[in-house]
Amino acid sequence: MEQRFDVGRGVVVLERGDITRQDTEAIANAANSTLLGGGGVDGAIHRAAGPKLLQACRDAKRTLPSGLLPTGQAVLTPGFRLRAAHVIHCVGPVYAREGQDAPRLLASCYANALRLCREHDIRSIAFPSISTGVYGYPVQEAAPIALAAVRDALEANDTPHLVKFSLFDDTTLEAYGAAARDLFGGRAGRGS
Ligand code: AR6
Repeated sequence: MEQRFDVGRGVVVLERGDITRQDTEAIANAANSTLLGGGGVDGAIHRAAGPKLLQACRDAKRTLPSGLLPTGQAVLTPGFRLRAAHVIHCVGPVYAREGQDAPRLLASCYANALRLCREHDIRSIAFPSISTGVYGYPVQEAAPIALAAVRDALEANDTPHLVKFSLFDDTTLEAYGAAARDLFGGRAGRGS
């Protein structure tokens, strides 16, 4: 069952699921600075998109100073075999490494991904819970940061209209649900 919230000029949906199956126009990836793939959701997205995604990431790397995507930044590639036409690769902060910069860098991932949506007229995007797997960001801390960054973008802009969080496990879904009720208050509604 999904949870829907009217936020700013758009809608935020939280649901348990596999992001590689989403039919939003874009999906976000929790990548690393090398853009060469990895485990977790990054590995799943590369497997589902097929080998052309790695080639597109290599092409994107060539446009970056030193060939690395800095923490908090995002780049767009096609989605190839995915249902989503685009993948927006974000590099979340490694919690133990970034210290007091971690919240700002995590918010920056979401803000930059949503900026790319605006620049490419992408009306819907699904995010995973960036940084809360291998990168060790406690999900109770990450969820309100992610949702506040999305709220700020939806309050300021019409595009995208739909922001989904495709969350892989119950603990993560519960953390985002609690943070959303807290941040979005009485605007909560239940979907199908
Ligand atoms: N759909 C949705 N969420 C998923 C999926 C999926 N198919 N698979 C895993 N998750 P992580 P990070 C959840 O570790 O912490 C990679 O090696 C997972 O349960 O994928 O940002 C990259 O290359 C967790 O809730 O990303 C980087 O090196 C969330 O996605 C590094 O991991 C994020 O977990 C990035 O670490």
